[in-house]
Amino acid sequence: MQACRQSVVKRIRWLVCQSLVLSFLVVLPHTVYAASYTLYIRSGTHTINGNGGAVLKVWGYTDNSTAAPMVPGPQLQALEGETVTVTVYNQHTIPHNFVVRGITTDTAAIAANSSKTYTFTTPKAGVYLFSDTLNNNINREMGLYGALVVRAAGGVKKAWTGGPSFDLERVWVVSDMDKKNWNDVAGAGGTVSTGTYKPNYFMMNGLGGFDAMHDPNSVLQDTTGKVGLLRIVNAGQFDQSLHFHANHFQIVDKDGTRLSSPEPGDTINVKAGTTAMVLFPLRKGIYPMHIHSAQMETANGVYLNGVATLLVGN
Ligand SMILES: [Cu+2]
Repeated sequence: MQACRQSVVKRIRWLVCQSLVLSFLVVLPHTVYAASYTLYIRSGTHTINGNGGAVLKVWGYTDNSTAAPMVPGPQLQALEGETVTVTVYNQHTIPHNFVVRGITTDTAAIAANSSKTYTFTTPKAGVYLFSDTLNNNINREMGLYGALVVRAAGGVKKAWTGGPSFDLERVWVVSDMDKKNWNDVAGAGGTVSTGTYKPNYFMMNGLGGFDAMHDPNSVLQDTTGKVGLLRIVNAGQFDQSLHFHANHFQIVDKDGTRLSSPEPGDTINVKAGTTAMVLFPLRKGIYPMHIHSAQMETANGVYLNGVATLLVGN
């Protein structure tokens, strides 16, 4: 394990030197922030850049009725106790749905070329997976997933109303795709044999590590000592063990359950389809956050283009 860590650190230092990631603008994530949202379900392609990357056939939610699907879908945001309306237009050729895990229960299909409006009230601050639950996980695997961020009342920088404070936050939607057996087949209108699932793409916010280590919405960067809140959603089919270098984090929420005494650690296993929230104080320097599975650090077998990003204390 020590050797693995050292090689990852060396590799990341090299990448950092090559790309001068040290300073970049922090841009806001692609968000929809209002009490009502409109999503479109569309088919198209999603590109993983870098070595081992590929153009994958995907289905996804998007906020633009004529654009390519987004993987993950648009980040939805609301406050604790807020009533939210989401209208979903299915512009694809097969039935889909929209379910916010832990909040909504309507799993009925939205037929092709029709729409449906969902109204719900956010029960508590946290992070939630929304996805299409139909078709034996195929629809979710194809890219129909995203995160709903629910902030504490008033939008204050606390994990929940009266909960622990943070200075900055990131949403990490991690996932996996099996290009050959699922995306190529379903994307061409064929029948997926769901008994075979061998994912070869592993993503952080839809990106391979090549991009995610430079993505301001993924990299946790700020003044040393500031505390980041990571809202983690595993939208994939495989569990993911995320390892943070430099410091220990504190797990404050495990899949919607708040921990009365935060759990310290440096690796968190987020099971497929579940969520977690951790607080991480930034240490001076540049450190990796990567997945503790050799295969899942790759894009089609090419190292460090899987689930990886950086923790940066300025
Ligand atoms: Cu590690």
